[in-house]
Amino acid sequence: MKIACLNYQGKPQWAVEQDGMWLELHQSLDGLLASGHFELSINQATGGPLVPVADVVDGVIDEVISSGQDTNTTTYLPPLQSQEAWASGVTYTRSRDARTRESQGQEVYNRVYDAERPEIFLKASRNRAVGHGGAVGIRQDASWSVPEPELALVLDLKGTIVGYTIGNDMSSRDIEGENPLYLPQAKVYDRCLGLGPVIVTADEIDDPMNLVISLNISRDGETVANGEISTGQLHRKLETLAHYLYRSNRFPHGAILLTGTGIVPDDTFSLQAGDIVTISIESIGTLINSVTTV
Ligand code: DO4
Ligand code: MG
Repeated sequence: MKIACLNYQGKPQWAVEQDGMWLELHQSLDGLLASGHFELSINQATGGPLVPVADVVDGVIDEVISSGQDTNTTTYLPPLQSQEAWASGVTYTRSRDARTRESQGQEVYNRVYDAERPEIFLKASRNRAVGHGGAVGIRQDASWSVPEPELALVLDLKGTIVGYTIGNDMSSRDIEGENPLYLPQAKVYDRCLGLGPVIVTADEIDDPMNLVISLNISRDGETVANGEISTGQLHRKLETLAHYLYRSNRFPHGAILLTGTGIVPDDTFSLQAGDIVTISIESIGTLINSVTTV
């Protein structure tokens, strides 16, 4: 099953997909993740038809629609409600090596890659997240900004993985590289997280450790950076990441956990306002965002 948070008739509406239609959900993500029976609760809360999937804007949303003035057009909102989105770091060798380079050889990245305890940080709540079609942000005080395409776990109140979505952990490499203690500023700011378009329930993903993640960045219609990685290259088990997040930490309405990036554009590349970032994960979908300066 796929569930989404739609901007429907000018208001957020949770929906489940069936035969090319979005059907109304009488529960929100908070209720579904708090129930401890994610899929059963979706089935019990499924209502009537809202809109054909094909009629929801599937690409960059224009400004009139995103400003909320056009209530006839349905768009995707980020699929999170009161959940916090957390993120794992340095879970692929490419991420470890890129951060060691950008920080002129800081040892912390090798140490955390090899350590038993993973790096996990608080990334965003809903007010800093952007859905499919919206604009993700690059900081105006950063000179080296990149997207980080990541498999995102949807966790219920117990920390069980009940679904997957696509996350873009927007990052300022110059700020992070200057000093690892600047991580929160490199990572957390307006529009710092792209998420969506939808949540795919865990039963639909045969092997989450064997999914191709791909990235394309276009500027004026030309590809300026791209890359690909398999989640098979992840250095940690998904359950281990979830387990560490939930240690001494309660999430009564569940949480989202990004699993780290394995795609790092060439070190000479930085995003610019107006770029289009496209991230696809096999069996989950495609997340498209424009880029704006914040
Ligand atoms: O340590 C810095 C952040 C790492 C990260 O976001 C990643 O590896 O994806
Ligand atoms: Mg990341």
